[in-house]
Amino acid sequence: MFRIKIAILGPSRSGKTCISNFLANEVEQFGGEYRQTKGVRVLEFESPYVNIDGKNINSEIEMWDCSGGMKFKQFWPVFLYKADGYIFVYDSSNVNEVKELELFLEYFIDKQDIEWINCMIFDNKKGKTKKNGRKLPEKYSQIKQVTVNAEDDLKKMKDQFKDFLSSILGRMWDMKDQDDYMLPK
Ligand SMILES: Nc1nc2c(ncn2[C@@H]2O[C@H](COP(=O)(O)OP(=O)(O)OP(=O)(O)O)[C@@H](O)[C@H]2O)c(=O)[nH]1
Ligand SMILES: [Mg+2]
Repeated sequence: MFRIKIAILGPSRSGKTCISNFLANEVEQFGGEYRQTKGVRVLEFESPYVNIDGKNINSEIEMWDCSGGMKFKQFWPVFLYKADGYIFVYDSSNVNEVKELELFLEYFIDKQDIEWINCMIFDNKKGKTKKNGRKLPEKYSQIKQVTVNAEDDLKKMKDQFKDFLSSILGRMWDMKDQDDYMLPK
């Protein structure tokens, strides 16, 4: 079985904890009052099966629901450490969230050796508005970006997450002889 660390990153109040709880099957419905994540919460769960090379593969996921508060910036190297995938969450109709997301992307993508293929972005339009507050710089256009409203698009988020896992697992499968990726027996 593979072991995967996924970091959920992005501005405070963008919806990371709501989305993490749902993807980790901690909740079936959306909701709850806002409580700031202090530092990080790690959710552990088994992934859905994905089909790779005709085989059904599953994995154990550590989902790191990271705080978006800038006072926790000192922890960013810990969020980054040995992560296999990065999911960024922001609301493109909120200019402040776009500016903050750019700080995350600058740190996690520009300054590190992270491949854009291991990243995806949920544009969580909380206000149900279709307008764009500010566009992300062109250099990030290779990262897959999916527009959702976390409250309504539960199935879409799970499907997109499964696709994202498949692509990460597919690359791990190709390197499976490297024991680091496997859980100890
Ligand atoms: N209406 C609506 N509210 C949302 C949506 N996504 C998140 N929220 C609300 O926005 C608030 C913040 O959500 P969280 O998931 O706690 O935000 P976070 O990104 O984890 O924030 P930090 O822990 O501070 O980094 C909560 O009150 C959520 O209920 C959405 O799609 N629609
Ligand atoms: Mg949170």
